[in-house]
Amino acid sequence: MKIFEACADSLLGHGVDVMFGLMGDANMLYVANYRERGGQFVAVVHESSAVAMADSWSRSTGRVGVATVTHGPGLSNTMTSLMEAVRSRSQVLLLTGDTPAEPTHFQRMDISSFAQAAGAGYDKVHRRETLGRDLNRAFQRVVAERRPVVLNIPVDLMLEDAGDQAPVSPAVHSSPSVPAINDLDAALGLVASAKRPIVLAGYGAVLSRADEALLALAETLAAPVATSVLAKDMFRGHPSNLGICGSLSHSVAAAAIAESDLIIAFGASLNVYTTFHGELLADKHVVQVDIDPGRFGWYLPASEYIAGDAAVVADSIREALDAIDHTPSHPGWLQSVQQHLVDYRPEAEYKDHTAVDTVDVRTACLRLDDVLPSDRTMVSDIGRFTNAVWPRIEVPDARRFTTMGGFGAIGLGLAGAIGAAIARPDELTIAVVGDGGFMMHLAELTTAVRLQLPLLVLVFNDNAYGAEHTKLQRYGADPDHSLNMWPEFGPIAEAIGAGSMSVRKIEELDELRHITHDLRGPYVVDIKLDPEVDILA
Ligand SMILES: Cc1ncc(C[n+]2csc(CCOP(=O)(O)OP(=O)(O)O)c2C)c(N)n1
Ligand SMILES: [Mg+2]
Repeated sequence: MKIFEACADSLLGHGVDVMFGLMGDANMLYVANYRERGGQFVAVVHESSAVAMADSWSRSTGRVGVATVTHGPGLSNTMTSLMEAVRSRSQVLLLTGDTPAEPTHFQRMDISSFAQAAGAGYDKVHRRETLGRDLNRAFQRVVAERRPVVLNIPVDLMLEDAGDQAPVSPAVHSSPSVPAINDLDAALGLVASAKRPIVLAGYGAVLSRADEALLALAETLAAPVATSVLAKDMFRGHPSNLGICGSLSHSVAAAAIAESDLIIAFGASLNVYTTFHGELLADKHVVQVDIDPGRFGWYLPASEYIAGDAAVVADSIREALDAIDHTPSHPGWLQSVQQHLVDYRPEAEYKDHTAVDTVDVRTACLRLDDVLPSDRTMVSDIGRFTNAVWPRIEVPDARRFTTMGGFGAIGLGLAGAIGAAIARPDELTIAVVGDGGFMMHLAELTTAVRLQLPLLVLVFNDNAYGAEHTKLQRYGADPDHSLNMWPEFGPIAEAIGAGSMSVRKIEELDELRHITHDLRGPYVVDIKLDPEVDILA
């Protein structure tokens, strides 16, 4: 067996049944072998998408996503999506390799420095004998360090004899630690004496599957529940659900958060969006619970910190409260918040700006939430449109939403949605993108066509870099510099082999009820918006 065969062998042994990538000298032999032996190789148009797909696939499945690219430019094309995976703490293994041992090779590049610049881990297969061991270790590091690892398998090794290799040893998740009860003492004092506490879930709570533990704690405390954007819809449908906490809160949630005297945050970084630049936490106590103490106080100092898994800590706090027969001091507060939530009407929160040939993005989102099938996964690009979409289009649970915005890059949403659609082929995946982000990696739509994925691409098309439109206006500069001159998206989508419609009237969205019923291939919805309508104003 040659090294390239041993490489495919090990990947299949690690249960890698799908791998994302683009071929070149450094990887083509093991990619071909992997395919011949039954592995699904998702060939992408641009290497950035390979990592974004592996990342999103991993977020959807909870497994390690694997991407493979060739040396030099193949790898340098992944920088943005690799940084996204790093910032989102995704479990991604990126395989690449050194150019031949020839200093004048024009594609040479320092892979270790590249990985370091991205914040990813780095390993190299130095000798042919250690390939199996090194792949085992790379998988283990991805899981243990919860960050991408770049593994360098030099191209010069590929045709060498593999000899005896270490057997596959699957990566193991360590179990979350239970905090010692005295770790909780100071925080318990704050929790037990709070009059109007709120339980806040972040992405760490999603990873911990802490839904029930947090709701049980909230019930003990008579506390409303809220989430960061990354835990969106974790408590969907619950009578105490405030929805997103922060700059995207609706009026009832904003009022409740302002009134509260304690936020107990589970696996939430408390970033500028969740805390509205800290304003929402001013004059109240904050208990920050995180499995990684390195995140304590990263954005803002909290009153108390508890290191531990979200579900485990929530259970421990609740049991400690039960042990002292804790009863909420102000149960009436929750009741009044719940009543306000019953009375809340999302359409009454804003003045509709639907015009003759454009729709109001907020009204469009409310309608989409209604007409799209309830079993759906949503993957978001970033841009101004997200302010309208995230609070209004819901998903059945927090594991069905993700945003490729951890590094703040536009353009990764479409590939992310393709990765999620491959992970969940039996239900609808929705890509939500702006016109700018859509155009950045439009070519990747061909991958979704080839795979016939049930993918609905909602393009919120204000014909502008809308985020910049708003900002230029606020600087007193001419916002027209942010306007785009794209061709019509419908004919482009159809030329590629996708379905399409354009939407200038709200009622036209109702067509999607039928269109999404049994979707067999991507469908692009070009939703025409007026760039002048600034929903943040
Ligand atoms: C890779 C990258 N380039 C540029 C930016 C700057 N940027 C942030 S939001 C944005 C506008 C995106 O436009 P669009 O996708 O149409 O969404 P909109 O803001 O119009 O809703 C831009 C250009 C970025 N964040 N990432
Ligand atoms: Mg735009």
